[in-house]
Amino acid sequence: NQHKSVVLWFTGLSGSGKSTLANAVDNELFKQHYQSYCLDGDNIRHGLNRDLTFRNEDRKENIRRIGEVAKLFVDSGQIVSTAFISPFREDRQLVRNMFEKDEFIEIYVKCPINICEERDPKGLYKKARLGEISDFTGISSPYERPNNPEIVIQTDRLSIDESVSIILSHLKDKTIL
Ligand code: GGZ
Repeated sequence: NQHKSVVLWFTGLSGSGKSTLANAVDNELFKQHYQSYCLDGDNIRHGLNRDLTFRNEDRKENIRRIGEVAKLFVDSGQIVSTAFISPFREDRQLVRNMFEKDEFIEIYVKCPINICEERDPKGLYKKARLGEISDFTGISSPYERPNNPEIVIQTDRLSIDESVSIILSHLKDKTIL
């Protein structure tokens, strides 16, 4: 199917549901015969960026490289979904500036930290509380919420299907799909 190439930039805390949602959107787009790809921790933090830690400067470099890779995908005609905490406003703005105005769609995956911490799928919050992981976002490292995201998804209130359809409706409204 015909579509415009854009980046769907999911940002939010660990355990907020970014990766789940970005993959669900990617799957739905694929099902509807759009060209789409998803970048997340599994294919970036463990590969291209495995030299980077979670200190501020490395997070900055992580986001910069992901922005560059996302740009390559957009240039090749894909809809690319990215799922990284990307905790710093300045770093997200830097990536936004790499794209045309309507090519960058920031999606704030909003979820109270106590709920992320209850979910704790990998037991990382627990380790962070015990001081076994340093610089953990929301505990010992900041998360700067977006001021003007194109879309906000509250994952403690919506199902995955509802969230996916809000995002796809937005893409149709903006004539991306
Ligand atoms: C935050 C960490 C940390 C620290 C390991 N702080 O829930 P997850 O496990 O699967 O997702 C988190 C992921 C965050 O990597 P990002 O590349 O998205 O972060 S950033 O955009 O800030 O560069 C978490 C795991 O890595 N993880 N240590 N200290 N998350």
